[in-house]
Amino acid sequence: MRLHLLLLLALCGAGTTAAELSYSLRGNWSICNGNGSLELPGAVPGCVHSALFQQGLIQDSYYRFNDLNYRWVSLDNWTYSKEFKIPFEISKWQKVNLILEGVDTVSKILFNEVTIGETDNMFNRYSFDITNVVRDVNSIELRFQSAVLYAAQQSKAHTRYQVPPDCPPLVQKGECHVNFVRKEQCSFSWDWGPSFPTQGIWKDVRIEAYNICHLNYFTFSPIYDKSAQEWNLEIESTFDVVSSKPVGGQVIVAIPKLQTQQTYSIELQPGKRIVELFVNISKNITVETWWPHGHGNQTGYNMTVLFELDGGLNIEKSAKVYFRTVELIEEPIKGSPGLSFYFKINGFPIFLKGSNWIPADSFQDRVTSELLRLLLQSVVDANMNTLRVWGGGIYEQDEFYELCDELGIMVWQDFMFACALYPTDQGFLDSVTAEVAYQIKRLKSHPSIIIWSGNNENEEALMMNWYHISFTDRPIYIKDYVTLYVKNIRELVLAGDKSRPFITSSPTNGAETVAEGWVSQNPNSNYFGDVHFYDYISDCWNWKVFPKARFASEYGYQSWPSFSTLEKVSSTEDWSFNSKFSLHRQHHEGGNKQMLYQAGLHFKLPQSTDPLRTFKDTIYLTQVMQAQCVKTETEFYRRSSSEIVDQQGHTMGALYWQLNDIWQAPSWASLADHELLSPTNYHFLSSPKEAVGLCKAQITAIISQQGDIFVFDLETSAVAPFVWLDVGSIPGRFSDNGFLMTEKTRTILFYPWEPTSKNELEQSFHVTSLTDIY
Ligand code: BMA
Repeated sequence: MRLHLLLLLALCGAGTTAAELSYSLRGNWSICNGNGSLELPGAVPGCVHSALFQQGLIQDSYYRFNDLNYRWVSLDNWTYSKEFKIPFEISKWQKVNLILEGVDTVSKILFNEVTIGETDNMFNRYSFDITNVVRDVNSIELRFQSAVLYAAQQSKAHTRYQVPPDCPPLVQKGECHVNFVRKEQCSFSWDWGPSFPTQGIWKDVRIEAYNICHLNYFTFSPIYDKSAQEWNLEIESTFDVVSSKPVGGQVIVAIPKLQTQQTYSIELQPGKRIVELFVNISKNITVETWWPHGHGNQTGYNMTVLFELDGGLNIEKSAKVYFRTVELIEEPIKGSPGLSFYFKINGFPIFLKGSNWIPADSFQDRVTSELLRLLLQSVVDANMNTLRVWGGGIYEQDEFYELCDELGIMVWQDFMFACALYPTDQGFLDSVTAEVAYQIKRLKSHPSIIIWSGNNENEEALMMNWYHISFTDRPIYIKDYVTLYVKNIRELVLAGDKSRPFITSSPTNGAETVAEGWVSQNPNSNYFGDVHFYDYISDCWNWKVFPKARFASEYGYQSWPSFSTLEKVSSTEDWSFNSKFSLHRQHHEGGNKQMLYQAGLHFKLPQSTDPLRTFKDTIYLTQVMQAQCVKTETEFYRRSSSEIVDQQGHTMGALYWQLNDIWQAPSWASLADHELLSPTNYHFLSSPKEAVGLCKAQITAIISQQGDIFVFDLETSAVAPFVWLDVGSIPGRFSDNGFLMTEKTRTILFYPWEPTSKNELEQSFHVTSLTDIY
C-alpha cells in the first residue's frame, strides 16, 4: 500500500499538514466480459488483449490469422473493476478527484456504484470530482462499450448525410466507421496494419485529494522577441482553489544557469484560476539555443518554479527549458511560380530529412522506454533529423518527445485525423476541443515539435474526391472540413501556442490553401506546400518520375520483413510468396505483385528449386528493391534543394514513408543503419539483371567481442552487391548492411540490444548477397 502513496508536497511549513495526497490505482484490476462468462485479472495501464494473453486465454495476437480469430475481443463490451482502501483519512480532504490520464475509449465510470462520468476519447485526459462519493473503502468500475459498436452507432445516428469512408478496403480486413470515434484511427486496420481496436485503461489512474488549492496543470513556452532581441518565457499554471478565502503568496522562478531568478506576488481567488507569468531572460546572458541533430547541441536549462502560498503551502515544479525559434517560410522564389515551403530553425534554413512515425505496437502497454529509445536512437544514427508523427496513430507518450528533445529530432506533429472525412456535430466537436486543448498544453514546451498539422490527407481526400461525393454535395463537406480544422483546431492552436506554425493538412498548399478558402483545387501541387508521392509502376531507378516539389513529406515503397521476423508469427505452410498467410498479411491491394514488378525491372527474380530458398530470396529482393528505390528518390529530393529546373525545385524536406512497423507484415518501413556522416555512393553501369561475369561470392565472417560490441570481420571471394547480414531473432543493429562489397575484407560492428554471446551470434549468423540468387 505504502508504495502507492505519494506525498506530493514535501515542502510544507512546520506544523502544517500536507495539502495534497495522491493515491495510484495502477496495478491489478479485474476484467470481465459483457455476459460475465470470462473473468480475469489485468494490469493497468493495459488492455484486454494483453490481459487475455497474460492469462494464457489467447495466443500471441500477431500469430498467423489471429487478428481475425480474436475479432471477438474487440466486439465484446468489457468491464474493468477494482476495490481498494485509501491509506489515509479521506474525510479530511476538501476535494477529491479521480484522474484518468488515458481511457481507451468509450466507457461509463461508476465509483461506489454511482455514475461519475463517461469517456469517449482516448486522446483526452479525464478528471472527475468524487468528493461526495469517495469513502475509505471503495469500488471503481469502468464499463466499456466496444469502440467498433459505438462507431457503428454514431454513424447510424448521423442521418443527415453520410460521412465517408464507411469501411476500409476489404484487403485490410478491418472495422468500419473509425472516423466516428476519437481513437487511434489505424487500430481499425490500415494498409500496413492489423485491426485490433483495443479496450482498456491505457495510461495512469490515480486519486488526488487536496485542501486549500491544487495545481492542476503547468505548462510553458519560450518566446523570442525579435525586435528586442531577447528571450522571454511564458509560464501558465492552472489552479483549483478550494479554500473559501483567497490564497495569497509568491512564485519564485529560477533558471540558475541563466542567472535568472524572478519573484511574483499572486493572489488566487476561490474557484478555477489561471496564473500567467512572464519571465524575461536578460539580454546580457548568452542563451544557447536548441538545435536539430547535425546542426548543433541540444542545450536545455533546468528551471524550478516554486509557489509559496498562505498557510505554509509550497508547490514546486521543475522542468527543462529549451530555447529555439521556428519559422515556416513561404515566399516567392526567383524563376519558379508559387511559394517556397521550408523551415528556419533559429533563423537558419534546414533541410528536413527523415521519416514518418506510426504507433510502435497495436498494444501500447508493450511500447517500453527501451523500445522508444532504440527506435529514436536509430533515427539519429541514420543521420535523420525529423520524424512526422502521422495523424492516423496516437499523440505519443511524454517520453517520446523528451527523447526527441534530447536527441535533436524535429517532430512534425499531426493532429489525429487521417484519410477520412469527419463529422462535426456538437458532441464530436466538444470532444475534439478537449482533446486538442489538452494535447497543446501537454506538448507545447517540447522544442522538438516544430509544426502542428491538422490532419493526414483529408484536404486531398476531399478535393481529389476519393469518396465520389457529388459536386452538389461537396459544399457540405467543405463546410465540415473548415469547421473542424480551421474554426476549431486552428483557433485552439492560435490561442494556446505561439511558438510554432500550424497548417491545416498534409499534404497542403500552405498559404495557397488559405488563399483558396482552406481547400485547394490540387493540395498536392509541386509549387506550394508539401506533397505525398507514391508511384509503384514507373521505374524507380529513373529519377525523372519523382516530383520536384517544395517538400516531400511522404513517399516510399513496400518490402517484406526478414524471414527471421516472419518465422516467429507463421508456420511452415506459410513460407511461400503466394501462401494464404502471405496474402493475408498484405493489406495493400496488389502490393505483392507491385513489389515483384518493381524488383523485376532491375533484378532477376529468384528461381531456386527449393521453395523455402525462393521465399527467402524473394523477401531479400523486395528489401533490396525498396532500399534502392528509397535511396534514389531521397537523393533526388536532396539534390533538388539547390536547383530550379523547368521552374520547379527548391525541395527542402524529404520524409519517407515509413520508419517503423506495427506488426510483422509487408509495409513501407525500413530502418537504415548507416554510420558515415558522408556516405559513399556507387554507380551501376547496367541493371544488375543484365550484368555479366558476376561470380557467386563466398562470404565468411569471424566474430569477436569487444566489450558490449561484436566485430564481424568479413571476407568475400568475389564482388558482392547488396550484402545482407542477418543474426535471426537476436535484436540489435549492424553498423552497415545491404552494402556493396568490392573489397576483399570488411569490418562491420554489431550493437546488440539485449545481452548475447559470440556463440549465439555464430549460430544465428546468415549472409546473403545478390550473387546467391544469380
Ligand atoms: C499515405 C499515408 C498512409 C499510408 C501510406 C501508404 O497515404 O498517409 O495512410 O499508409 O500512404 O499507402
